[in-house]
Amino acid sequence: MSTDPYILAQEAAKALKSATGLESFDVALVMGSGWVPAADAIGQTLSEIPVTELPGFAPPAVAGHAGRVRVTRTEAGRHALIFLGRTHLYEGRGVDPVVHGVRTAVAAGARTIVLTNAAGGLRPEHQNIGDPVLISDHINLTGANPITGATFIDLTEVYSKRLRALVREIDPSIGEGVYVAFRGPTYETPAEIRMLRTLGGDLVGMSTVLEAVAAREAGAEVLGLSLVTNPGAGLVGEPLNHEEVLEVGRATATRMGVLLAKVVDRL
Ligand code: 8IG
Repeated sequence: MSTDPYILAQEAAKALKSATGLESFDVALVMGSGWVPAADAIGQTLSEIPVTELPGFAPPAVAGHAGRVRVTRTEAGRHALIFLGRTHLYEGRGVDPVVHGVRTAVAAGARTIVLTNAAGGLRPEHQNIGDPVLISDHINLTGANPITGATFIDLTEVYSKRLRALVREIDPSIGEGVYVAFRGPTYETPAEIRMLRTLGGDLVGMSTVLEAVAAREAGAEVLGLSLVTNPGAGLVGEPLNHEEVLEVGRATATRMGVLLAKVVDRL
């Protein structure tokens, strides 16, 4: 196994192709918390393996919770690579394992990366719990970056305008927002939430931005979708616990899965 993260991704892509018997993939989707139950609605499962069977994927942070990677065939015959779970920066393994799935997917042929997450809403006045929101842009407050060295990547349009327009054609009720990422694993203080609103954030979470940057570096087109599962700390009521996040995901699974299936078939 290589110690170079880019070569390691090529090795993982090769292993993925041989494990699945497929030579290429049309799209990859990363299913964040709340989105895993939506995966079944995207299409027919052709194969599924624990990511740890591929080079470079981190072992599970919690025993029995290894991420899995599934190959799905959509109704229109597209092949989607679906990551069920992701590695987060707060796990403390550094930035390379966080973006390894995206780099592997692009190395395996995916030209489109769909990044999903569950997020806190910073604008509860016009966001409902259980609503999907298109990520229009991000503010990276993780303190990390997946790229090292003088590689100056343009981030003017991280989240593809074309793909956002496509999603709104499918469901015009979906709004857009700026996603702010912290490293976590703590949620924010109420003062931090007020700061993020002043900074122009609409959503807050602990994922997605590093993967989006790695995908842009690799030349892929990115679609970002947040599922709002709680209002930011101090805005209204109490912050949700993780079980409530999963419950919101189960309640919205069909809507989110049908939406993703339509997106994949119209890419
Ligand atoms: I779900 O309110 C979810 N993930 N940082 N803040 C941060 N991450 C989150 C939140 C939240 N809700």
